[in-house]
Amino acid sequence: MKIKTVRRAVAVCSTNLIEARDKLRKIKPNAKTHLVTIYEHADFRGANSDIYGEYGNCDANGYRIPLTYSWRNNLSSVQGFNDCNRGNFTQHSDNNHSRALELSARNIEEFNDNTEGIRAHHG
Ligand SMILES: [Ca+2]
Repeated sequence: MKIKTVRRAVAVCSTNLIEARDKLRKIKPNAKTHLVTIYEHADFRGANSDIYGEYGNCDANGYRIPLTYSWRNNLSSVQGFNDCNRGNFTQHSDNNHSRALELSARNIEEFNDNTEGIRAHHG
C-alpha cells in the first residue's frame, strides 16, 4: 500500500451545510468530496465538523484526517461518506496503538476522547 499517496483532508466548521460549502470554496476551490463527519459524542451527537477532500472519493489509501487538539480529546463518533467505509484510528495517549474500525462508527471504543488521527479509506 502506497501510504505516501494519502491525501490530507480539509476541515470546515459550520452549523449549516450550505454555509460550510460556501466557506470551503473560498479556502479550497476543489475540495468538494464529503469524506467524514466527526462528532463530540457517541451516536453522531453533539458538536460536529464536516471533513472534505479535494481528490475525490476514498480509495484504498484514502485521506489523513487532521484533528485539532480539542478534537483529539473529544472525538466520540464518526460518519463516513463517499466510499470512506473504514477508518484507521491512532490513539492520542499511545501513538503506537492503531486499529481499523468500520465507518460509520457510533462508538469508537478505546479511541473515545483519545484519537491522535484517522486515515479514512475504502476497504
Ligand atoms: Ca466525546
